Amino acid sequence: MNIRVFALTALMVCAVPALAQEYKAGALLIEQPWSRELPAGLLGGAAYFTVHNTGSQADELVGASSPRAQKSMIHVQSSSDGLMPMHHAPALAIPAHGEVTFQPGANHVMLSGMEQPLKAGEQFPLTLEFKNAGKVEVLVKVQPADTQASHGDHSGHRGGLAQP
Ligand SMILES: [Cu+2]
Repeated sequence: MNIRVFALTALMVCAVPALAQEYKAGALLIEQPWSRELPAGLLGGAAYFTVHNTGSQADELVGASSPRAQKSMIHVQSSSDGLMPMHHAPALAIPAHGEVTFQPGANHVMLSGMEQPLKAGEQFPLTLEFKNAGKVEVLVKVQPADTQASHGDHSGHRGGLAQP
């Protein structure tokens, strides 16, 4: 292999996108959006991701929407043991130079009103709307049901899912 071919090959290998997916909106970085496959028949779910604010100005997540679900709502859960009920929050602060993690048992974007249940391996678009950074579309990857098993699942949340 001559040096040019070698250099080209190295370049191509390096150009393969990293597994960690990252999206940028203004000063915000949204990392690794994911969701979890839920039992068949449950036509809802939750999306998780981490938002880093690299700027010196606080921002707020003010909304979410996805073609995959009729409703996407910001939910917060104040205790990590899953005993506190989650509730809808109109907005969630993203502190300056801070980081907010959306994960099972804590903050999440609640998705409800789906035509088909979430399947492991599928990806779907989710648009996040921030007060300052504006809208950004991310791709949410659906992981198998046993991923990061947590007490904070949505088994107590079916009533909420059934609401119009
Ligand atoms: Cu929820």
